[in-house]
Amino acid sequence: MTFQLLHTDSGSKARHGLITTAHGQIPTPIFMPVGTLGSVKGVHFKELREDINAKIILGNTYHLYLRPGTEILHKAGGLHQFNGWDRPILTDSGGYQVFSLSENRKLSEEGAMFRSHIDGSKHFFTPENVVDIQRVIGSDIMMAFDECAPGDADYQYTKKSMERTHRWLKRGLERFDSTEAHYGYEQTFFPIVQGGGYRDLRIQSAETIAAQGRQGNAIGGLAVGEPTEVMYEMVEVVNNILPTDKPRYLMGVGTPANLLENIALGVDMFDCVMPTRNGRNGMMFTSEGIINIRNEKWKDDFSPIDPNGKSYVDTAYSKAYLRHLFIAGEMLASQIASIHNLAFYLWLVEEARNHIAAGTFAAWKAIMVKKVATRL
Ligand code: PRF
Repeated sequence: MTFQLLHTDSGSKARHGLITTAHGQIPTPIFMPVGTLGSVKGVHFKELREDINAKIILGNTYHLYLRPGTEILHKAGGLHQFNGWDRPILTDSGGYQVFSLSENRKLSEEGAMFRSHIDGSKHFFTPENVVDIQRVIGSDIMMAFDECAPGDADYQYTKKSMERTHRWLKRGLERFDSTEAHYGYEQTFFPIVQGGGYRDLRIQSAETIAAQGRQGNAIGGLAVGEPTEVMYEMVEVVNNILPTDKPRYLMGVGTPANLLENIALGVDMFDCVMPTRNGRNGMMFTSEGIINIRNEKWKDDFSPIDPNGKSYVDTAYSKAYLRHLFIAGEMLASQIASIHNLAFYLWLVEEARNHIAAGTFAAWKAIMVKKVATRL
């Protein structure tokens, strides 16, 4: 994997670059649709490629390990062969999902014991075996096994958790460096900064992560219930330390306004379930603001979902019709909403790239942040 920095904004820390992987190129800043189980919920790959223009999608080690399991993934020849997505894939390590989804999890220095949220069966993740699983999945970018401390964790807990995450990182890197890719193409490994909402811990963690000299770095442990201002403050502190010539991935973030603010702070990659999950509940992110399409006020509004939207669903369907589909419980409602929201997120980061390249990012961002957060 390589990262080429193409433009740096003069009015902010925003950057525009190009990541090259074995499965193709990813212009940055980029948003990565979440495809937990190897499928982006309700969206075909044809739509992802042609209408949404997704350059990379996310998979989850935790989910793929439980279903279909490593035996099937190995037999298929990896996730790309299994699901037919031929562009890059990034996999999260499973750490975050073990803590948020599984029952009876038990953390130790060795790793995390957990029970499957599906059938209650018992499993054990370690920094080493999540590398092994991600080798079988064959993701282009794999993530370190970390603990994401809860947003309200106290200083002592967050410090101990961060220190263990650093020890886990060392073990994960040793396994990564001593094993080969299974399918003949290069895989890379991103370490993850933790440290909660505490400046000194964030500094310590960012220095530890930067010192590994990997091809990219991630920021975890944010957007977990802390005030938005704390998230921006921590990202700023961390980005002052992480190398400028490597991509920076802010995990699990966020709203359109969160993307713009963090791009201005020098973040290059994002993922979030929001456009798909909230979309399935009728929340539409548009160039003019946020719509709850189930609201009665849209019942006879025959204007397009998003007059400035680039995907075909934006102009093919009206607000009134989409509201009708939601109220009637039609599954097409969720599909249209997911396609629209993802296309909007990918449009937003493309516009950000264009404005960074043109030197107009800061002024554009100031206007856009207000627009995209407006409740219509
Ligand atoms: N760690 C991992 N995945 C994540 C997070 C994290 O801290 C977050 C936090 N926003 C989302 N996804 N491994």
